Amino acid sequence: MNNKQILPEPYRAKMVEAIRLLPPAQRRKRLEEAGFNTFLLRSEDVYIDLLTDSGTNAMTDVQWAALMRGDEAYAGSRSFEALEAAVRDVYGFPFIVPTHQGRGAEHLLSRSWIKPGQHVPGNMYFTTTRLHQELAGGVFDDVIVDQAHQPDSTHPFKGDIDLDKLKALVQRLGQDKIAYAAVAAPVNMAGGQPISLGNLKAVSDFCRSKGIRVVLDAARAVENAWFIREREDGYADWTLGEILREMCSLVDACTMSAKKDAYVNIGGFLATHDRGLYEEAMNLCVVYEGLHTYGGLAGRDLEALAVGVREMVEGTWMDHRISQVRYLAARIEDAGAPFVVPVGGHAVFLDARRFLPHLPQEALPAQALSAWLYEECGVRTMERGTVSAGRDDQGRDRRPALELVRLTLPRRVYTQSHLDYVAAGVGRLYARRGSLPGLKFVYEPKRLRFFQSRFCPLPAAAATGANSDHPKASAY
Ligand code: PM9
Repeated sequence: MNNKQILPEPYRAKMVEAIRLLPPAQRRKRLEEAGFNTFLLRSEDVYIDLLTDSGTNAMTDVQWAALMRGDEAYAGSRSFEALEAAVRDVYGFPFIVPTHQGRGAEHLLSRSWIKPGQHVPGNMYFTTTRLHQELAGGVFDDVIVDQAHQPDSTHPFKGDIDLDKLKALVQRLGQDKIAYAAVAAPVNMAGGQPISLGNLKAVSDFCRSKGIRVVLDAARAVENAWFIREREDGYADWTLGEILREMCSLVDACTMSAKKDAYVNIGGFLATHDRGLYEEAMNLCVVYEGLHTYGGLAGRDLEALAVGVREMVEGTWMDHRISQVRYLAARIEDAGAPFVVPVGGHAVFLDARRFLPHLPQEALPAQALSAWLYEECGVRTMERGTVSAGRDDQGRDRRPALELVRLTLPRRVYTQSHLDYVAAGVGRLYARRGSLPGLKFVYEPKRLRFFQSRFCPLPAAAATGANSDHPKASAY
């Protein structure tokens, strides 16, 4: 794949939505009103929205047409049957419980399978996933390879689990203290880094030998399958669907935020090979989500999702998506700004530590960079650093090795010229990086603080040229 050129879009536009760029003074005002938190900006005030690829995707005409087939019956909806059939065919799981989105499935799973005091080893945390584990009384343990915490490591599978760490944890605690192993594919917080099939197999073999269950976070598993096909020996001729089914055959269950891979604006599910989990999750579903044949979704949502699940492994959607992400990375590299390598499938992650080396971690460099990027060019991004990491059980700030700003590409939404505009904005900000101030909290909610915290700027840094001798990010 040529990183300097995006594959031509495998679609054409049939409907468009106007966007507008506010003048700089208004962007500054909107940023202040939003407490320097991009989650609190109004979408109307954003020019190019790279906050997330979650629920922000453009559906196909076939998905839109499917909405009209939605069966809105409270019970036994045929739209649920369409989803169930699609998940069985594409993922290979026989049992499916729909949920309103991914965290609904995480909630049902955590309540079903975690006993208070049990541990959940995983390949780096995800915000909502870890919170649901903790709310169920569990303790999350990070057993990802060390390279995942190094933004400039070019390891091809930085999402892999370090088997020695996993084995040591099981040895130390005993297998009864492990609720299950949680495997994300790919690892969002590490920069969208994939896990290899070889590693997933090794984890599955080890866990099965110990009677430990394995759960896959499948939100972007098709992206992960794409990287397996590109990088792992023996899979070049496999289809994405075949790799996905192979991944799912190695685990006991998956939680799914369908707002990502499956190209819908809302939806999720828990899917499993385990009848006991299915029955428990179905029962919890009626308490927290809705009847087990709609799970908090409208019949039309189920229909669009059923089509999305089938379409996501077809054609060249994923080739195009990843070429867009790589193109943006190449343009940002031209501007000299540092980002996580290898570039993952859903986003370019700016490395805020190297972008703003004059800011210590307490000055929240990633939060600040995300805010200043909006001010610079109206582009909305998301912090993935200290603010997202939250506090530990003693109430202390967690200090992650990675201080990142995610430029996330919604699927089938933006064009090459949008990406050129974004990279130019990053480049201008990078050119004046030495003068950018940090931020401090002025309000912090109790849970998932990144969504709702408010900040104010620290006194401006001296306008010295920042250190620019970071390694060239060319290995992607
Ligand atoms: N991910 C994202 O933007 C949206 C919420 S956090 C800003 O990346 C994984 C790997 C995710 C994810 C959501 C969820 C939760 C689980 N696993 O948002 O509840 O990336 O559908 O899914 C977001 P829901």
